[in-house]
Amino acid sequence: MTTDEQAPVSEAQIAVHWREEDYYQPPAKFIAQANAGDPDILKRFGEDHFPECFKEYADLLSWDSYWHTTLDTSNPPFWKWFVGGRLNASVNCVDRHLATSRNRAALIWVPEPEAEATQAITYQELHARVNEFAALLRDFGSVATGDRVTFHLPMVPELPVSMLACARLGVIHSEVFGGFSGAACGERIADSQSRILVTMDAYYRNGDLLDHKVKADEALARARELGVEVDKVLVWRRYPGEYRSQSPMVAGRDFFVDEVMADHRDELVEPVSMPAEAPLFLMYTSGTTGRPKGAQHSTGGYLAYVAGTSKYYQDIHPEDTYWCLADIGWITGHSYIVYGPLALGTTSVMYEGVPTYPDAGRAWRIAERLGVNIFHTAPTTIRMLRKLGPDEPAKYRYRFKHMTTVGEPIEPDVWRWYHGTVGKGEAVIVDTWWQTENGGFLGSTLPALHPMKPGSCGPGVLGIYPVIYDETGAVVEAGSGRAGNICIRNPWPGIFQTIWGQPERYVDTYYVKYCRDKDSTDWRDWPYFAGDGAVQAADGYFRILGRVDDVINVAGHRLGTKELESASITVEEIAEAAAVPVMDELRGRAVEMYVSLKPGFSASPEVESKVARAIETEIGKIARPKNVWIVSDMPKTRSGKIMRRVIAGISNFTDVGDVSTLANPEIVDDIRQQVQTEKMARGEVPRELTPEEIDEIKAFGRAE
Ligand code: 6R9
Repeated sequence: MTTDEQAPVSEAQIAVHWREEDYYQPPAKFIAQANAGDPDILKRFGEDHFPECFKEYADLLSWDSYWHTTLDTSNPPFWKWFVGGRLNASVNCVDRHLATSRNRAALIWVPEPEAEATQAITYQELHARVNEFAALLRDFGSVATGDRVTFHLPMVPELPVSMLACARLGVIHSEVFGGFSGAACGERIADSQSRILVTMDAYYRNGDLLDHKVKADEALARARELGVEVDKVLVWRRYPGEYRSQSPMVAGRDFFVDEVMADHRDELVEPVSMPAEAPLFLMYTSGTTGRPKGAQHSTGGYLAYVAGTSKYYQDIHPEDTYWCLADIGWITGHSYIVYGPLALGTTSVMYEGVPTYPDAGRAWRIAERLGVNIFHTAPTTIRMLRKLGPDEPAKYRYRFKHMTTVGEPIEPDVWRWYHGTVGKGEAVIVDTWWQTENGGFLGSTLPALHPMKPGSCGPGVLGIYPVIYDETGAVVEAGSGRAGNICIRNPWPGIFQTIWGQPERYVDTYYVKYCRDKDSTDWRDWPYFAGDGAVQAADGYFRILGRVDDVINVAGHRLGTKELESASITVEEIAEAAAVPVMDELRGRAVEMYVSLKPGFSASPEVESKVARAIETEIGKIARPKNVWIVSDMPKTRSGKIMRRVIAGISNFTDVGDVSTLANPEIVDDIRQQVQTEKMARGEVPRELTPEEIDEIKAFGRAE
């Protein structure tokens, strides 16, 4: 044995211990009707059929002209799919369904106030609305193919209408989650250099009609600071004809869509036939530096991938009533509320508000009333529904054949409630692991062909060949009980094309780490680094452990520590700030901020709330910290870097690890004393953490 082999295991190799969960089999009734019921599909998507296997997904679409090259790898890792092919995404999601299903509901929109009528929008009606708005964008907004348009829209049908109108023109849309602040929206406007902002006056959330247009003014001010001037703000109205915002309309800049639309009523717009590799949209996500990353998604590859995965993994048939509770402001909503389901010609339900408003039965009333049979949500929502109404589902007559969980790891216990109580024991569950950058699912069971295992997403999906590497690039074998970095060995059609305007960052963040040969044009040399830790069981199922970088996943949303920290130091008293995750029963992870003050200022509750407010203003309510701790100094390395893992350990009552390399080790006990005493007084002592959670805290910030 060499000395190497005798060396004790490193921290990264720490064995991951957890109870192996029992399998759950899909019900026979589900299998009998499933889109993917024949195991032959697994062979068709085997590695020996790559990349041609993806023709099967692309053939779900209607092409204006067929492609000549399925996968072009000549400029890695900038992969090109279906090269030579041309198509239009709005035609695929709307026009082509008119012949057979013009009177089927494409969207059913449920407003949050229960007394307001639900709206069913048929494919015929959607076609009319998309065309009218496309005409308005083109003629009044003066946008042309390739331009970017930013939306800051809530969960209203005007959002998919706006997306599809852009797609019709070959205009690249960039939707910013409605709950994000005006400032966050402004940064994304500037980054994408959009000249048009599409927004809404107001929308309902948790019983309140929120003033939303006010954020447009903040967004434009921020974009201007960053050097980008917006020409027009197009304001949809929650109640056409009535303005529900306090913010004044700016003459010559702000326009009510319902008024301008009078000039475009019933206009038809010839769809622009786009190359498969033309960008369809940008979706911004957080990274480890402040600048947001605009993940650029393609038209042909993306649409083929979301159509294929919607068909086989969501088991969507045109006759289904499918409800995904995500917000369209996130990638899940783009792929699995709008593009995937509509490409398949099904009925996609959209809900404006909070699933527990006005009470914990609301979601189940909607499901019962609309006859929803496929349900899609995130662990954070499942936890909330369970907490507020553990017995509610049994009171309603809905029946789900299929349910999805996405966004963060789901605890087996929560999974079992979802299965037994929400699914009434008769629905299959798919736990779909993927990311904004990926377009669609990467890891999941095929619902009719694989048994489910609570807490594990399952194997790689069709045509995706994942692998776990350790830090040295060696493969971590399935069943070894060791964790490592999950990577995808091959390109796939849904993968993003680049980070908008930052191609080097795209290569550096996702490909450099495990690239075997930078000069190679063989895709086998370019594994995709997902940035998640994972373990693979002997059966091939992956269990995702969470991010390996310093991004905090709050209620399924990725928040960059740098963004949180930059927001905090906009407060005049703040000298330094560090963001760490803290385990949270409902949201999975919550944010805690540690800040130190500039000389001459003293700690006060006002300063704490200023920091919380700054984060709300810069990023949005979703990022609001659970606590803001004002400390005399931060634990730092000798080179002056804040050691986030140390304060993360304090916040979570776990071992802070080795502090001997710190420049100021004595500060650790002071901070621990201050923070943990106060937490105990507030009753915020966390439950005992699992070994994986402890590893996650230990690893936090190791990207530094
Ligand atoms: C689709 C989406 C991506 C990050 C990802 C991972 C976590 C997503 C998961 C999951 C465990 C699942 N994640 N799905 N972790 N099991 N089923 O959520 O995209 O917002 O970009 O977040 O979310 O850590 O890296 P995005």
